[in-house]
Amino acid sequence: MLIRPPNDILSSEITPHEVYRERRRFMQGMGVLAAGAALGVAADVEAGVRLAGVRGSAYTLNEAKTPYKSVTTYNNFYEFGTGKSDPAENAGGLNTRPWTVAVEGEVNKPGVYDMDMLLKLAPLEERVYRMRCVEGWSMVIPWVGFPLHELIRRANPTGNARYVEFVTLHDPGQMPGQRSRVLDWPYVEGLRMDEAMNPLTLLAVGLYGEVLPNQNGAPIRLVVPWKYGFKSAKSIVRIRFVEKQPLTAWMKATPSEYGFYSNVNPQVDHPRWSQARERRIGEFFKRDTLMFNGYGAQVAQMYRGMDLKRYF
Ligand SMILES: Nc1nc2c(c(=O)[nH]1)N[C@H]1C(S)=C(S)[C@@H](COP(=O)(O)O)O[C@H]1N2
Ligand SMILES: [Mo]
Repeated sequence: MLIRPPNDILSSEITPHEVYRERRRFMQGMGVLAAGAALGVAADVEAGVRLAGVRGSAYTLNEAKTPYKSVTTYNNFYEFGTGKSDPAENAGGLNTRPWTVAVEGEVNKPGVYDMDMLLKLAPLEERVYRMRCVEGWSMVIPWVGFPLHELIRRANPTGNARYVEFVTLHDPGQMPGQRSRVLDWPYVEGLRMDEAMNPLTLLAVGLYGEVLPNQNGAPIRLVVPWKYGFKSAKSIVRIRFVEKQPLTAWMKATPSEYGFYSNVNPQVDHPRWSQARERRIGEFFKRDTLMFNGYGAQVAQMYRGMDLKRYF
């Protein structure tokens, strides 16, 4: 991780952009989109719209970022189909406004936050994170978001809060993948309280400096870079503080293959394949997978004394 001064040029600003996005930006500059807003079209919520006031952060990598095109067309989002291109093809119609996130359970200050509140909850930062899917591929993505601990602090958990459960949208009308039973919907994930509080854990609302495309989990998704990608739940509607370890969608589906922790660990293989190496999207040769996806210095102490083969 390289440290750089805040308010430096965002990495997303030095990346070549595609025609559509350039045109959008041009229209934004011309005030065309603002005119749309006056007509009741929410101009500030669509993928491709630049997020205002995003700060640089100390979380950068000197690894090549995965191109925007790959980040937004090679996805897992089973609510929109199980194929990698399904989310980009089918998620366009997901209505991300109005959108609320209920914060509830073992907290002194439960509440319902709408997106305007969430976007103003804490300064938005760009954080370039390595992401590793359990299937064996990885990407480097410049997320935009704020640390989950900012929201947790406001919710003020009670002494009984030991885990956090994340529930994502259940709406088969908008999410065609939910009409098939690949998973027991809604998609549920969970973190232990200390994992949720870890400074690395992000609530993301954008990538490459822009509003999150629907296929990447709009309008708000979790990003937990030291864990396999499936822990990073997309399109969250409920954040629940609980005493008992949540039963996640993947544990429910295949408990022998997916445990609660799901820390990236090249020494613990998936029952059906090795986790020792990975293919970085866009590269030809595989590379070694790093313990905790390379974030050991920030997270290893949370698991000290735990048998990571047992708590996989
Ligand atoms: N709601 C929901 N969240 C989800 C998934 C999903 O199917 N549904 N897939 C997960 C998996 S397996 C991965 S690898 C990441 C992929 O995120 P990305 O498409 O933004 O790279 O999202 C995770 N979050
Ligand atoms: Mo994944």
